[in-house]
Amino acid sequence: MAELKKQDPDIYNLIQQETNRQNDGLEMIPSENHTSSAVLAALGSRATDKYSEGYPGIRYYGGCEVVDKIENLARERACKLFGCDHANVQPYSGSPANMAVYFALCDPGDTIMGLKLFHGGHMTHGLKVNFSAKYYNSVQYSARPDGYLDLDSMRELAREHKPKVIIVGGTAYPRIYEWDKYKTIADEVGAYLLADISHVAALVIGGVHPNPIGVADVVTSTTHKTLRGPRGAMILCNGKPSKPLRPAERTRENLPTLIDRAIIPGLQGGPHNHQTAAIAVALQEAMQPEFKKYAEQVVKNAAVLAEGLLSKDFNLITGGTDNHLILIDMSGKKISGQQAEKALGEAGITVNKNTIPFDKRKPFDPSGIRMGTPALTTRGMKEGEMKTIASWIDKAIKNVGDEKKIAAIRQEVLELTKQFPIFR
Ligand code: DSN
Repeated sequence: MAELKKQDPDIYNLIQQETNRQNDGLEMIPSENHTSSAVLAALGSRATDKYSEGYPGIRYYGGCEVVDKIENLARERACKLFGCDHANVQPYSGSPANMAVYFALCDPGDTIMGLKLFHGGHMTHGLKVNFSAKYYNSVQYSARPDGYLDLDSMRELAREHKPKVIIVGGTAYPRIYEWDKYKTIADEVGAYLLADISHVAALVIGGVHPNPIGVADVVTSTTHKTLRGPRGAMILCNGKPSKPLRPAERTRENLPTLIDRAIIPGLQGGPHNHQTAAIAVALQEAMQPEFKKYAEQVVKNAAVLAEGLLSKDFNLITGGTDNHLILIDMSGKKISGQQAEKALGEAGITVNKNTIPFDKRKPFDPSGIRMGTPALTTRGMKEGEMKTIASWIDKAIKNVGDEKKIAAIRQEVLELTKQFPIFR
């Protein structure tokens, strides 16, 4: 950091400010986390300087003998952790990973089917304005009014539209994904099942969420959410890619080949080798016994936070949580999600406004807020802190607009954060 400070004090100062913001507040956006110093070191390394289009052993550039080893380690660790045969660790992030799966399995205009974004899905699962609905025929299933995934709607739509791919996974679903049930529906209509486990990847590794490997045909995951690595993504499946990596027919046996070819030459150029190195480090960390404890604690913390909020009459979508996140309908508290996000932000508690299923408000000012426990758990916080935080959330929401009371909560938050520094 000394060189950066000297060369570009503006950026240095802004990075310091961002670090302090994270350290002095409670990061409760469920897709965020705090990476280790080891991950950061790999991310800020010379590996970023190297071009290496292709895959280990089959590159279009010279000088790839070292980055080959880095990528192989990342792939092997991913396969070992998730129990699959093949991992592609090159997607730049989650959206390109999903794009690559559609590219591998569909032609433009083919039908894909995912959960509506406003019911807890993701943009790349077929949102109207996203590439996934512009280039493919997107059919969208819903959540039920109680917030659980609506399997009846999924089955009915699947029978009617015969999608090539059914996508399950999301950004605001607080319950367990029941992979077998979705696979039954996919099989009924001859669709591939894509499990997007970006949010719950660490819970899968830790054994506190079912693993879709062996059930879903393809699994995508970002590497920076519960998994606590750098920004990036992986595509996992069973089988081995062909050698050489030639164009292949669209069959289940050919999935690894289809996926690898969809990433390059289909969609991306050179892999980000610094990112791959940092993913490898994060996966190595995820192999340690402490990681299982972390995953278990994420879930325990979310359950205690949910209980605390329920005891203060917050309306939790689905009535609670099984995983790392909580979705709250704020309309019962007579404020919008945006107002709640702002008030909590002023108190040093970062959450995000979020739509709830069947929201009557607009996405930019929805009824809900979404929060989670991964980053707090990484800092070492446990059940006791969750109870305290639930009471601060309640207090802040009750005192929206009361600067003095919000400032007092901010001070208490700051005192707590001093006991749990983000540096590790
Ligand atoms: N932006 C991510 C999230 O917050 O869940 C999804 O890509």
